[in-house]
Amino acid sequence: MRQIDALESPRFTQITTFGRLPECKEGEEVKAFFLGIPFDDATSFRPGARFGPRAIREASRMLRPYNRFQDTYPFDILNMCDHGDVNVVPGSTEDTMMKVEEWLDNVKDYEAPFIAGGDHSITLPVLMSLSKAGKVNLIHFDSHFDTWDSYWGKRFTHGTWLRRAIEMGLVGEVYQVGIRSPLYSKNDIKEVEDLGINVVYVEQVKENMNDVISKLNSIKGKVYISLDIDVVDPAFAPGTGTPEVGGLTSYEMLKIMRSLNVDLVGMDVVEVSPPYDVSEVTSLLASYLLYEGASVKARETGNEELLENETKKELT
Ligand SMILES: [Mn+2]
Repeated sequence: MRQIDALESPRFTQITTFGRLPECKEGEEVKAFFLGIPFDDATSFRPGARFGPRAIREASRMLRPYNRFQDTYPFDILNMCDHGDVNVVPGSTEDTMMKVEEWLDNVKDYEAPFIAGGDHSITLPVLMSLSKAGKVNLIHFDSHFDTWDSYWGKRFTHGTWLRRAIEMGLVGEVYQVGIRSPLYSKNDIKEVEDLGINVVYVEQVKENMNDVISKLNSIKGKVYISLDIDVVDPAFAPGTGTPEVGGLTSYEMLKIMRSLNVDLVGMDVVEVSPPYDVSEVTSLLASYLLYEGASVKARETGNEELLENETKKELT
């Protein structure tokens, strides 16, 4: 049991960490960890995502050790812990990017970070660090392309990070899923095609989800998932900065995550803005999505041994 046991210690007690996991200790060998990047100065509309990590930690108190959908024990198998937050620099996107990249560069003994943002600008420095071990393929869930060149003359914002990542050669194949926002012009679509991105629009997900899942599972090599919570319909995830109606249900989003069979090297859930949330539903969903991501990683890490031991324990 990696978590504080809710059967001994009620869910509303104890110090808040992701999934009620232990804080990471130096020298401990873990295969995955939770990390908060509470930065929201690169958002183009409603702020508040700086409070995302703490809200997601609070909501994650509901997570339990066994994930029936994926038949795995993600926290135990990955020996997962909570690494706290990166010391971001409010008011400076560039300084924060440096801090994030440096932070991840300095962690030696991890396989996969599971990150809570923050606005979407935080994904760029994460990719800058991860890609030092080779390009990663990207699955990007979002209602927006995030491929614009600049906002107000600024090149590093939550709407430009993907264009920068492609220009910097950090990513291999890129799949965008759930796209539906109104655009600045029809030319935006051409620009995305020119960048070589595989776009899966929201109607394709709604009409043929299985097809979308097999497309994603056909990706060869390492995969990083960046999930903007605004891919989910604001009816299910209202707590976000740039909401777009007509999106995925929480069940559809969870189902895609549960169906993935990829070599996952990390994941983020960004743009959760608790001041716009209702009854913690958005942060609750965000915590479950990270849990499903960790479960994908756990499945691929191999859980036979652990499941065997578990069965033996039950028998004795
Ligand atoms: Mn978005």
